[in-house]
Order: sequence, then C-alpha cells, then structure tokens
Amino acid sequence: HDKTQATSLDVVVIGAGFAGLYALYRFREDGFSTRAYEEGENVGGVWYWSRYPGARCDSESIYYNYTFSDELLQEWTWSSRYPEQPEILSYLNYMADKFDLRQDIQFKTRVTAAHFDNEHNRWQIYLNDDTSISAKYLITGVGCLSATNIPDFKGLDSFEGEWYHTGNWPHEKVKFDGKRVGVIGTGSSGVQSIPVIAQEASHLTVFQRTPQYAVPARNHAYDPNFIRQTKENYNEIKRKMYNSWGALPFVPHNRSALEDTPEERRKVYEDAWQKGGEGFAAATYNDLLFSEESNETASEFIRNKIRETVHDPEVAEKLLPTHYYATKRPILDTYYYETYNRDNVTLLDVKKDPVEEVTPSGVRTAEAEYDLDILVFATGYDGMTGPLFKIDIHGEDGTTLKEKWKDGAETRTYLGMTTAGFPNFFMITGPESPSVLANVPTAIEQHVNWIANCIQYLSDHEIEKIEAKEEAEEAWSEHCNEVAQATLFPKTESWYTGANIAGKPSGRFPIYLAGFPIYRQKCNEVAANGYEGFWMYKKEMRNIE
Ligand code: NA7
Repeated sequence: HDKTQATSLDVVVIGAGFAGLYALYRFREDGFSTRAYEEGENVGGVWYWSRYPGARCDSESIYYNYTFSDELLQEWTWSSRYPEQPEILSYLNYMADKFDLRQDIQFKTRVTAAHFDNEHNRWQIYLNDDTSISAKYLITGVGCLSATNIPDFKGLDSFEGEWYHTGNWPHEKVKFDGKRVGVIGTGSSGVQSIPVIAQEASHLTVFQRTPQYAVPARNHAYDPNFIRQTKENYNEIKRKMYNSWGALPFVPHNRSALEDTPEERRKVYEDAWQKGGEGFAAATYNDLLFSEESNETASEFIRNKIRETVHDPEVAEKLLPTHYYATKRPILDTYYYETYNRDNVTLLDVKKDPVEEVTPSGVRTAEAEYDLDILVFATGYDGMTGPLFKIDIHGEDGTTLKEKWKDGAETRTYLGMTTAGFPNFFMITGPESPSVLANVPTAIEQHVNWIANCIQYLSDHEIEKIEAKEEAEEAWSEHCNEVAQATLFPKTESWYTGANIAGKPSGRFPIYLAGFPIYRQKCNEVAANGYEGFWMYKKEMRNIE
C-alpha cells in the first residue's frame, strides 16, 4: 500500500448502521476522536440497503430500538408493531440528526484494508478513495448479514430481464405490475417479499430449496394508550430485555412442552399463534431448542397450520418444513402461506428439480424452463464472517483475519468481540457473541458499552496495546461450541453454520447460545477482573519487549 496518511484518530468505526452509529456516539461522548466510514450514501446499514417490498424487522418495534437515551425513547413513536423498512431507516436518520453524528461520518467510502502497525501500536486503515488514516483502535460495525450471497448460477450474465438481490435493492421502486417474476429463496426476505410481489406481478414463480416455518406477524397500528404505557414503563421493559435470553422481554413457560397434555399444548401454541410475532418461539416452552420431541410438537403445530391454510394439498405438502423449528432463523409472515392460494403463483421445489442455469429469457431447471421478466434473489447472506472477510484486516504478524480463521473453518474469538493476533481491534456483534440470536440493537448497545469501558480503562492506565490471549479465545470458542452442541441448532444446515454458502467451510457453531444475561455477566466479570484473558502492554514496556 503506497497511500498517504490523511490524519490520525483515536477510533475508527466501520459502518453507520445500528452498531456504527451508537459506537460513534459513545466513543465521541467519552472524549475520543472518532470517525465512522460508511459505504452507503446515508446512515442505516442493512436498513439502508434492504429496501425490498415487504421488508420489516422480526423484532417488535418498541424493542427494536436503542435504549441508551431516555430522551430518544420518549421522542420517537413507532407507528405499528412491525413497521416497514422506511420507518426503521427514518428512526436511524432521526438518531443520527439528534446526536449530530453526520459530521463525523464519511459516506460513500468503503474500508478496503487495515494493517496493524507494530511499531506504533496503531491501525493504518485504507479507504477506497485511495487515502488512508491512522487510528489507535479499529472497531467493526459491519453487521452479521450484510455481505449478500448471489449463487453462482451459470448464465446469469446472459439474462435479458432485470435482476435484484433483496439486500441490495434499488432506491427507485421496482415495478412488478404485468411482469413475470421469479423469486429464488424462502428465508425471511423471500417470505416477506413474496406476498407483496404476488399482488402486483402477472405471475410469480417461487424457487424454493428448503421450506420454512413462518408464524404470523399480525402487524397492527399501535394504540396511543399502548404507546403511552410503554413510554411510562420503559425502565421496567428495559430491565426485562436485559434479563431475558434473547434481549426481548419474553419469558418462556417454565416447563417442557412434554409436561403438558396434547390439549394444553395446542392451547399454548394456538394462543401464541393468535398473538403472532416472536413470542411463538420465545414465550412458549423452555425446551424447544433442546429436545427433539418437544421441538416436534411446535413444528407439527405449524405444519398443520400450513395444511389448513393452503388449499391445494400438493402445494401444501411442498411447503412443509422438516428441520427442527427455530434452528433456522424463525420467520414472521404476513399472508405468506395464503399467497400460494393465488392463481398467479407457482411454487417449485428446486431440491427435487434444481436450477440448471439462467437463460436470456428466464430460468431453466432440470425439468422445465420458466420465462421471467424480473428475477429476485432472496438468497441471503454470507453471514457473520462474510462482512469481516470483505475487508483485508492484517493483524500484528501480517496474517489476515480470513487466513487466521481459515475462511471461517477456524473462527476463534474471545467474547465474540476480539481475536488473538489482532490488537486494539474490536468487533461489534462478532462471531461467537449472542448478537444475531438476540434483539440486535440491545446486543449492540451492550457490546459498544463494554468496548467503550475497555478503551477508557486502557486510556486511564496508559495501556498502549490490548490483545486477546490465545488460550482465552480457545477457551471461549470451545465453551461457545459446547453450549451450542447441547442444543438442536447444529443439527440443521443454516446460515448460522455457513451451510447456505457454496464452498463455505463449517467450523464450530459461531453464536453464543447461553443467553444474553449469562453473556453479559461473563463480559462484566472479565472487565471487573482487570480484563482477564488479555495481554496488555504499557507504553514503557515497549522498550522492554
Ligand atoms: P436466508 O434466511 O439465508 O434465506 C435465503 C434463502 O435462499 C433460503 O431459502 C435458501 O435456501 C435460499 N437459497 C440460497 N442459495 C440458494 C440456491 N443456490 N438455490 C436456491 N435457493 C437458495 O436469507 P434472508 O435474506 O431471507 O434472511 C436473512 C436474515 O435476515 C434472516 O435470517 C433474519 O435474521 C433477517 P436454504 O434454506 O439455504 O436451502
């Protein structure tokens, strides 16, 4: 790299989504010179890019926000339980304006590489505008689901229609009316967009690889009284969020699904189904993710709902999932299964009849050819490590993160925030943290607060360099994996395990599943014990080394 050093900062944050914005706010509040770099033209992160029809969040809005500022909690009012993407993006814009963050964000700028400079104990960070900047600390707020996955279908270049990925959607409205549309993928993005696209398109063909369990979102406008009560009780809500497994204020029934009779169970599931939302997974039984038999009761309940909803039994059969419920990310829907009762929708099983190639006029499977004007890839993301590997991050001996983690096969972190060999480097929502299985904004706040407290400690103690010890990260990674192995998660191929990406090696389970309260406690203990598990080097020690 022969690039000029523009200037020098205490902290560089990569990204200006939920994570980057709060990190910038907090580090700046603490008196550190901080700048965030963001590839988009504006704030929002995934909520800036994911503008596909029907895009919503699967955490209820009153919880899917920051909790650090009482003022912000009181000022902002969500319109409905699961508002669409534009409202979430407006919220992030409001937050950025309220705290005057834009002046310290450089937009339209991608961080391409970062090298740790051993001599000065600083990061040299390279940008796609051919400049670079030096910072003492490098913090990634790149998200877990921001590196889009477009399967390598033969012939895509030859396609004469339009094609889009849900996670990189054009800012202008895509017009589906009168068009023959194909959607590949039936994860959250497919399930959210399919019912909306079906209403407009002349014909919609869904290319399904794995059927999914979806529970109704039952979105509705919030009643002003409900909003008032929520705002009055936010401290209590926050306490519940911080003390629940998934950082949402849900408490599961304190019993196994198998302790109830089939009648009692049906009632519990039916109530949860009628309420809709993330409570079906989070507030029914406490062993759905541990016991195959318990899990099957929830899975079969949903399968029966699919059988009841979809009129054509052959189509219903194709839609029945077989994996353990909630071991792929649980999905909320708005008339997803009902959409298959429409005359203009065709469901294909591409496990049985695989996509062979994209042709100039559409998609050819092993058995047939489908003419399409628009092709939508709802094919997900290279999760967790994908966004980190897009940046060439070189640690103290020059090894990149991608090399150290062997393309993901040997991902190792300490507390999901740091990794050995990469000093003064912190990941917000990194692998082996609970973040993607928790309510993400809350998980982000906890990470940023921990990192900020750590940086303050280093500054107070004149410590120049902090680095996870190898044995500490090995123990954390092993512990993280052990916790996961006691659950049903590793038994299912999913983006959690990397199985959705062709050729991505799978390693240990990359999400900490002991729950948010236990995780917080572990992080706090490490801090209280003077950052146990880290090497720390004071200024004067550099000469001794
Ligand atoms: P997901 O949940 O990863 O879903 C991607 C979908 O695309 C899923 O149904 C995949 O099938 C399918 N897919 C991926 N590659 C292919 C190929 N090559 N052929 C056919 N089908 C394919 O991504 P989403 O964007 O929906 O949601 C991501 C997260 O965002 C979600 O979990 C929430 O946390 C928010 P598969 O199941 O792998 O067989």
